[in-house]
Amino acid sequence: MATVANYANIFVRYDLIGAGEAKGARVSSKDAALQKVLQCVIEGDVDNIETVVVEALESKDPMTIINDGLIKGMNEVSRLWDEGVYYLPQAIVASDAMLTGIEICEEKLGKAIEKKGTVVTHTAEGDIHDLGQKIVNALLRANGYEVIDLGKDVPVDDVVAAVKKHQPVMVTGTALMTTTMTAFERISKRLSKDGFTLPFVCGGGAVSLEYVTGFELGVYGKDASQASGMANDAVNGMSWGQLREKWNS
Ligand code: B12
Repeated sequence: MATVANYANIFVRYDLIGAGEAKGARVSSKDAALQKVLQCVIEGDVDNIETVVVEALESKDPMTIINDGLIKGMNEVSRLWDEGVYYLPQAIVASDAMLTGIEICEEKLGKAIEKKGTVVTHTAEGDIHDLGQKIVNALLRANGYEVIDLGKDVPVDDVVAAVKKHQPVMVTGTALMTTTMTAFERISKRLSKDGFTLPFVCGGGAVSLEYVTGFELGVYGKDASQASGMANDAVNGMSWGQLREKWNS
């Protein structure tokens, strides 16, 4: 009887991925090291991502690898999914590759000794799409913030409890599904009712400026790179309304 020698191959569609090339991928980098990172994410090459990221770190700073390699690669995976070229298995291995890369870069970015403040981050209840949140975590930590990472699929009650416990300068939420982002409005109502006035920065593919600016405390985060600038503003005493004014208009 034939046995499966390599279970990883169950998830490989050879018509889409093969011989070091993700068919249909349109993005590329002129830089050889970044090209390898891009390719590993797009192909979901979890076996080689560590090697190529470590190699890229020899000549590039971690932020360049995150922005021009890992995020760019994952954006391309999103496009391939939207166009029906990629399916769940490809998206899973691509996200695993990206997360491994983020972890390596995060280690290299280091952590500032003196913390500027605390930020609570989470991915919405019912939602397991946590790549955006992981990027936000890495960038906040790199900029000197203590991050209380509540993870993915976090119940509304847990977010509110964490804010009460840790008294952060800012709380963030990520949602990739129209069905899950509705939790943000419930969180905002609960926080306001309990007298909190901290900014609640919400981002993620499903979320729009119109939606987030429709509830109290809500500030829309289009890009993960905005998170530390927003936290700096909150630490410097800006209210959620002033943050919205500055970042959302
Ligand atoms: C990767 C992916 C997955 C992976 C997730 C892995 C992981 N660990 O996250 C896997 C394969 C597991 C998956 C599963 C599913 N997925 Co999916 N997935 C995707 C895909 C292809 C890419 C999403 C992604 O990670 N993008 C990259 C990240 C970095 O982007 P991002 O989170 O938006 O973050 C950026 C910004 O939004 C911003 N940001 C985000 N958060 C924050 C926070 C702050 C504070 C700030 C400032 C900024 C910020 O910064 C980032 C850029 O710098 C999208 C397609 C698409 N076009 O988006 C579908 C998509 C999100 N998935 C979808 C669906 C339906 C599912 C499933 C239900 C499929 C199924 N039938 O099982 C399940 C979900 C199960 C669940 N309960 O959550 C739908 C959602 C539809 C909708 N609008 O409701 C999409 C849109 C695909 C589609 N067109 O149908 N998925």
